[in-house]
Amino acid sequence: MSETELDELIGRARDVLDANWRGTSTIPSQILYPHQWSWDSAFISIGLSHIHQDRAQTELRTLFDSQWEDGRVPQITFNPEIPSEAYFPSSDFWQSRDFGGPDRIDTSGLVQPPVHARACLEIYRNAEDRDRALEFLRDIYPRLVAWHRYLFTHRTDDESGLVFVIHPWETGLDNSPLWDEPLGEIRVESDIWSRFTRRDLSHIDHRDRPSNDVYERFIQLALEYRSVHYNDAEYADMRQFAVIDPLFNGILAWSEEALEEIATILGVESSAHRANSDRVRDAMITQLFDEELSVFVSLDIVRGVRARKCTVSGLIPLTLASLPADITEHLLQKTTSVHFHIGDGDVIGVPSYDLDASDFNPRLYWRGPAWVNTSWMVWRGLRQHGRMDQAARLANGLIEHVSRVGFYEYFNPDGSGQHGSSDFSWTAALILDMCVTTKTDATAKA
Ligand code: 2M8
Repeated sequence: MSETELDELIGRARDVLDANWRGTSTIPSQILYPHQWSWDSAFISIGLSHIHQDRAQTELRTLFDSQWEDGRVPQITFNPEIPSEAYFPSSDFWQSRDFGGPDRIDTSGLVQPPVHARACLEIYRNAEDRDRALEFLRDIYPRLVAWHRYLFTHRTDDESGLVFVIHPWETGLDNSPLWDEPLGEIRVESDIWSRFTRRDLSHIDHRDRPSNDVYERFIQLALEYRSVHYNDAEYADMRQFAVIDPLFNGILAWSEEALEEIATILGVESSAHRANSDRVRDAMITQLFDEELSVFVSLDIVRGVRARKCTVSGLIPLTLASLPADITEHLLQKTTSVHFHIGDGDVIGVPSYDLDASDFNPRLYWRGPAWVNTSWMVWRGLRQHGRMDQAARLANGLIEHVSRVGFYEYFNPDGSGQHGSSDFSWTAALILDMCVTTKTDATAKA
């Protein structure tokens, strides 16, 4: 794409982010998601950092205003002005104020992948006003540390040393085939659908969203966690779902690398972050790396079973600068294999699931389509490990496709359709980041 075309797309991305801005944070989309989501805000702030430094900082400050006393950063922060019928489960469902959440803000009780420290570092690196960015880092650093401490204290499995999630919503990839077996084992109360109504299906084609069978398991798990008031120690004995996810842990290690850099910028002791990142990385390699499949897989710690499937989650550890050469080589080979075809002209973005699997579905939620956030992380991983040409082909394919069809939530990898919300915020934000990087690379080459 020419520089003028890239600038034009950056302008369109900015329009989407402006339209979804709600004064102190950005909603993921006007159709499906009318509140603030945790990892969405981190991705959104990365895009904003190129065009509105203040807004990028405010986005994350707002999110961390809803941080719980135990350190968790909630999956959803509810906007009190939005009627409760607009999204299910609403704040009435979670009752967070009664069960450990902040006093004046309604949130969900779950968490999402910890990509925030990485986003804060990006904000600093892209800042026009370094002093203000430094002040921002100084304020937010202790909160980022408290957030990770929550995960290391309340959500770490003693045996593997890795962080587990207790609900598919916590992985961000809610409907991934990785959760099929553990979800299949969940005992569900018989009256779920007489008590609750899904809202997503009034906006979006049911063929693109999780089935009712899966959704009732989501509700069941949330009800069980609520029944112990989101107290992790009390929940331990009754957990029906506890899974170690390579994406969640890969992001945590990547964010600990970012915290090491942030601590150095702030002139405070940074070695604990390096140690945390190395520890998580090493445990992932021993516990989750599947040599035969050449990707990281998930581990169900309730049943002690690994889900041996190739998904985009298994490629996310590529983001780590310190990934050993042999593991990096395995993952890089996987990216060009029949399972993913990344950067090959015929495939748009990174498919969320193995293109070669018999149950690959090009349009169904996290079971085949390409998302921009996961594609963006793999793109960063390819760049990290010197695959500049492949990374450029991946970015260009996505940029051209989005420029043609719009900022949708997800895309068929063969380019034949787009799904979910239109004008989706993280799509706009991360495409914007890819456009800026593409321009910078072109200038550096010239
Ligand atoms: C999707 O998840 C929400 C629940 O958190 C939903 O399906 O209602 C996922 O794509 C998740 O990763 C994302 O953060 C959220 C908002 O964009 O939507």
